[in-house]
Amino acid sequence: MRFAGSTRLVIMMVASLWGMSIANMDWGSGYNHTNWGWGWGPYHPPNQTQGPNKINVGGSENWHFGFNYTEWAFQNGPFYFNDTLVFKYDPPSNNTFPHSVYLLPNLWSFLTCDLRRAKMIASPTQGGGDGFHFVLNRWRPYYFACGERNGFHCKVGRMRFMVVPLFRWNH
Ligand SMILES: *[C@@H]1O[C@H](CO)[C@@H](O)[C@H](O)[C@H]1NC(C)=O
Ligand SMILES: *[C@@H]1O[C@H](CO)[C@@H](O)[C@H](O)[C@H]1NC(C)=O
Ligand SMILES: *[C@@H]1O[C@H](CO)[C@@H](O)[C@H](O)[C@H]1NC(C)=O
Ligand SMILES: *[C@@H]1O[C@H](CO)[C@@H](O)[C@H](O)[C@H]1NC(C)=O
Ligand SMILES: *[C@@H]1O[C@H](CO)[C@@H](O)[C@H](O)[C@H]1NC(C)=O
Ligand SMILES: [Cu+2]
Repeated sequence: MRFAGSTRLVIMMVASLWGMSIANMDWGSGYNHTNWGWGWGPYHPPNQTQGPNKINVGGSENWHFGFNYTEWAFQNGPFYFNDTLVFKYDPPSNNTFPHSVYLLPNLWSFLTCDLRRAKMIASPTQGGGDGFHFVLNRWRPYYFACGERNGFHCKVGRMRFMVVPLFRWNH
C-alpha cells in the first residue's frame, strides 16, 4: 500500500516535470499556445512578458497541516527561476501547532519524509507577518517539507512539495 502511494506520487511528478519541460521549449513566436491541451489536467500557459512572481505557498490556505501541497504545486506551477515562494504560518502559541520549512536533500528523502539530512530554512517563528520568503535562484529540484514532529507533518500532514524552476524565454 505504501509503495503504491509513493509510486503514484512519482508518476505524478514525472508527468508534471514532463509537462514543464515541454512548456519551457521555445517554439517560435508564431506558435498558438491555446492548443496545448494534452488532457493532463489544468495547464497554465506561461506568461512570457512578466518578471519573477511572488507565490504564496498553498494560496489562501497558507502553510498548514493536512492541505495537499503536491497537488497545489501541480496545479499552480510551473514556477520560474527567481520566483519567490512565500510560506505563511502562525507562530507557535497555545492553540496552534508549530510549522517550519526544510529542504530535503534528494527525491528519496522527500518520498520517505526522511529529515535526517534536511536543512532547516525557516524556523517555527519565521512564518509570521509577511511570511518566510524563499527565492528559487538555482536550477535544481527543490524538495520542501515541514520538519515538525519528526516527519509527521510531512508524511501525514502532506506538508511537502517539489519544484524545479524553469527559465523564462524572453525574445
Ligand atoms: C489558437 O487555437 C485556438 C483553438 O484551436 C483558436 O480558437 C484560436 O483562434 C487560435 N489563436 C490564434 C491566435 O491563432
Ligand atoms: C502577463 O503579465 C503582465 C504583467 O503582469 C500582465 O499585464 C498581462 O496581462 C499578463 N498576460 C496574461 C496573458 O496573463
Ligand atoms: C494529493 O493529490 C494528488 C493529486 O490529486 C493525489 O494523487 C495524491 O494522492 C494526494 N496526496 C495525498 C497524500 O493524499
Ligand atoms: C535572477 O536574479 C539575479 C539577482 O537579482 C540576477 O542576477 C539574475 O540575472 C536573475 N536570473 C534570471 C534568469 O532572471
Ligand atoms: C498560554 O497558556 C499559559 C498557561 O495556560 C498562559 O499563562 C499563557 O498566557 C498563554 N499564552 C498565550 C500566548 O496565550
Ligand atoms: Cu507543519
